[in-house]
Amino acid sequence: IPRSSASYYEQYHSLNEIYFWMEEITKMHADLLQKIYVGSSYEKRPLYILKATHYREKDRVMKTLLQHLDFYVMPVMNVDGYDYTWTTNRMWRKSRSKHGDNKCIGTDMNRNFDAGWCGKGASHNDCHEIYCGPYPESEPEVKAVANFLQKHKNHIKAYITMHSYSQMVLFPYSYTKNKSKDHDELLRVANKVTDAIRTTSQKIYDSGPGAQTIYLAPGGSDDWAYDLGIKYSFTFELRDKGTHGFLLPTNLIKPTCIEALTGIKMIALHVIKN
Ligand code: ING
Ligand code: ZN
Repeated sequence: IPRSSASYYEQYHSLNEIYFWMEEITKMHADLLQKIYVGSSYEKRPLYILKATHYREKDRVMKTLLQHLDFYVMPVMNVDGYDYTWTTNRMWRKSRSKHGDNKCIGTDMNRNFDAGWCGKGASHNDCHEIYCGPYPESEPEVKAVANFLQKHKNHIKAYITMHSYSQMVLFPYSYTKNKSKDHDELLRVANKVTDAIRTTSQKIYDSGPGAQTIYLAPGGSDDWAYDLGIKYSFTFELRDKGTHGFLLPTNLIKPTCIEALTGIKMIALHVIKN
């Protein structure tokens, strides 16, 4: 399937295909898209963030949004782990780093941010799936994202991190059961997202603060971004609810992306009104 065809976006792609795609699409739309190098992974692969600007857009809502906002998109953060899911273990979650005398490989990047780091809901055991790493931001990929957000925090209005699965729209906090000071507003925004998804796709997404809605999980990127001052900070847990789990069939990529985009638009519309 050529990178120029619509159905390219209805397939899973290897890491190298994604690198080629990023290169090609930024060359093809040099007036709208920029590829920003933000660092390199443990295994020395480059980390990129795409910046989308301009409003030569046909979709009316997208046009309005791009008149007011730029979008930064990092297609793959865990480049080493993602590649490993293609070569060796389809269900790999963690990074591919090895620290000191550790027995096992990999740190959970969503336990490695400096937000309630390695409290209840994370593990100091390097062989566990939720290993927090030897210290906060020990993973170069986490450090790269944290540096980027830090550098741009004064003009970043919202942060959304995409995960699977369980059909949820989560917001801070996940590292504590305490409510954040923006709890009521964030719940209203999250409910706007889940309402819009229910209306447009008939799919039920739950909403709420991470710690209350799924489980206590310290060291996540959304909590870190929130405590940095980015108020509108969310985690989307995409489809499904467990039937296929992490192995979502190819034919469900498109409807899942449409839902994610609906959610992004609702958050962006709220941001430009506020
Ligand atoms: N879920 C997230 C995880 O890292 C999460 C849930 C969201 C944790 C927000 C912390 C903050 O466990 C998946 N699927 O990774
Ligand atoms: Zn995840």
